[in-house]
Amino acid sequence: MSSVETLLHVGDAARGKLWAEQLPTLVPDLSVRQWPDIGDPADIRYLAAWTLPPGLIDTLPGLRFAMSIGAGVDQLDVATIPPNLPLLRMTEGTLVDGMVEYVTMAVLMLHRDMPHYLAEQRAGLWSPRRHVAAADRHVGVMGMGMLGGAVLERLAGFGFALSGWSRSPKDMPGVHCHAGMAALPAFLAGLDILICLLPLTPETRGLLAAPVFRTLPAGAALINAGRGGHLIASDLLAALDSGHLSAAILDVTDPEPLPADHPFWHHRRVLLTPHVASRTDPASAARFVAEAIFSDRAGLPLPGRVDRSAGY
Ligand code: NDP
Ligand code: OXD
Repeated sequence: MSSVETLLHVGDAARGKLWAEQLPTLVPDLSVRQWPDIGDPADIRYLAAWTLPPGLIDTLPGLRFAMSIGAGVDQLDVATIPPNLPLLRMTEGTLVDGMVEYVTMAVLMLHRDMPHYLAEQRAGLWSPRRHVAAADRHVGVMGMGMLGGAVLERLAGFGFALSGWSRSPKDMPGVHCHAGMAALPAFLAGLDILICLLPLTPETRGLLAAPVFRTLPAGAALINAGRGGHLIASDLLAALDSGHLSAAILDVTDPEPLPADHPFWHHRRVLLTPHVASRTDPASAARFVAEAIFSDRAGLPLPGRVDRSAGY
């Protein structure tokens, strides 16, 4: 029996169908299968998934790489992926555009006091607040990678005072750059709006907690579009209820969705969106997958390769 190089897609059936139509037109001699219909496991060379069914990867002896369907990889339970198997993440441009849009919207909502005005409207109140110029609003981004970097570039156009925080030192015009855990307090100290665009790793899990909130100035607000696991929900609720933090816009939660009785649902200082800040567009994602397969076949560096030692 002849073997056919196969990509196994685990996830949304509509995307799987589109990829099954498009990818063989982009990549010669490629077949696409939708999990759980994997055919002969020995034919699977490429695996693309949002989350992995437990044990699946160990049944695929010919795998050349595994790929996250998103920019983040934590949801794949990275520890279960063999350390020598290349792990890729989606770095196609529509993901970046979506995140820039979402964070810009959220920053402008906070900058223009929308959580306050929404609550006032519901209470039948008309109470204009003092206008603050963008230059007097200090916005900080945790994570200056593909997404955080693009967000900072776009926010610069509004004239905000900008800071960024990353693991390794950065130099970005117009942005006050901070690096490493020791620099975290200095990064946080003057911020009006804190944005989390970090990957979820052992170092960043639970980072958005009381010590961070205490270090932010009174009245600061939070945007979390990274992962729900970055946030200690009870610490955020305490900071909001005490009035120390003014508002939070959360696109990600832990778990997703939140249980029906979770206080975030109805908290007047919290705006929730259901993990929609940025979505991989199936058609451009197919082109990214094709590029990765071409690179693999040609022995070239693979796009979106995750540094397994760093975890992102
Ligand atoms: P990148 O890997 O490109 O960038 C990650 C950034 O975080 C880098 O600047 C990195 O520092 C920094 N970082 C990592 N660990 C630490 C640490 N311990 N301390 C300080 N800085 C740290 O990731 P992306 O920008 O592509 O994506 C970020 C995350 O956004 C994803 O992992 C995912 O969780 C989330 N996401 C959410 C979406 C949504 O819809 N809500 C959609 C897409 C992604 P350095 O530059 O030094 O390496
Ligand atoms: C991602 C996401 O990681 O959508 O791409 O959260």
